[in-house]
Amino acid sequence: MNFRKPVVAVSVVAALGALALQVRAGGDKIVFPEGFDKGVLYATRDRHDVKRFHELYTTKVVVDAVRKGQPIPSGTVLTLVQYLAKVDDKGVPVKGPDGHFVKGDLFAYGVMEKRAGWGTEYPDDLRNGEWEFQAFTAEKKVNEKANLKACFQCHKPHEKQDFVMSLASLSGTALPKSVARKSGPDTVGISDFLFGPETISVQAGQTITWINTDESPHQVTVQGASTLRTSVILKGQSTALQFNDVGAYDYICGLHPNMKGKIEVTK
Ligand code: HEC
Ligand SMILES: [Cu+2]
Repeated sequence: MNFRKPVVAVSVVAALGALALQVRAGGDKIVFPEGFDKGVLYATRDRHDVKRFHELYTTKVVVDAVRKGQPIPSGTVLTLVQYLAKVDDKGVPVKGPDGHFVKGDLFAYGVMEKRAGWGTEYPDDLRNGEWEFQAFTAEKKVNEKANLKACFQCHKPHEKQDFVMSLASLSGTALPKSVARKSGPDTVGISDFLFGPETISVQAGQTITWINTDESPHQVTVQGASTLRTSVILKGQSTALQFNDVGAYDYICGLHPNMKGKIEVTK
C-alpha cells in the first residue's frame, strides 16, 4: 500500500492549488451584464488623460435607492463602457456639438458587482467591501489578461464612498455648471485632467490650494516616504495642503495616475 502515498500527496497539493486559484479569480462570479444599456446611463466621462470616452450604467433600482440616501444595494451591477475618443489628425480628441468627446471604437468593459457576503476571502488591505471586479473585452468575453488586483488597489482608497468613484454622479449630487479656471502663486487649477501650473513653487510653511474645474473628480496624491492623499474633490471644490519641509515633491491624481505635478518647497 505504501506506493500509493505519493499519489495521495499529489492530489492534496492539486486541491490546494485549485483553492488558491478560486480565491484569486473572484471575478469569475461576475457574468457579462447583458442588457446593461436598458438601464440608466448615469454619467459619461471625457477621459482627457487616456483619450477615451466612458459611459457609466446601472439599473433604475440602484439609482433610486442611492438618491433616497440608502446604501448601494446587494445585487448592484455597475458597468463602465470604454470607447476610444475620436481624434483629429494631430491625435487630439475632437468634441461634438455637446462639447464632449465623440465616441470612437468600443474598447472594453469594466464591471463591478456587489452582493451580500462577497469579498470575505480578500485580505483587509485589498478587500473592497462586498464588491467584485471583472474586465470584459469589446466582444463581451472575460479579458483573461486583465489584472484584477489593480482594480481593487485603485478603488480601495475610496472606501468612504463604498469604493464607487462616480458616487456623486450616481447620487445626483448637483455640480456647479461652470467654474472659473483659476491659478495663482499658491493655487493650482485642475482642468482637462491637467494640473496647471504643472510645477508650483512655494516657501516652507505655505499652503497650496487645488481647485477642480472638471466634471470628473480628482484627488491630489503626494508620493513620498508615506503617501499623502487629499479627499476626492468634485467639480467646483478645492483642497489644500501645507508644506513645512523644504524639498521637491512629485504628485499624481489618485484616480488618474497619469496626471502628474510637482511641488517645490523652498526656504
Ligand atoms: C488607476 C485607477 C483605476 C483602476 C486600476 C481601475 N479603475 Fe475603475 N474607475 C476608475 C475611475 C477614475 C473611475 C471613474 C469613472 C471614469 O473616470 O471613467 C472608475 C470607475 C469604474 C466603474 C464605474 C463605477 C465607479 O466606481 O465609478 C467600474 C465598473 C470600474 N471602474 C471597474 C473597474 C475594473 C473592472 C477595473 C479592473 C479591471 C478597474 N475599474 C480598475 C479608476 C480605476
Ligand atoms: Cu484625476
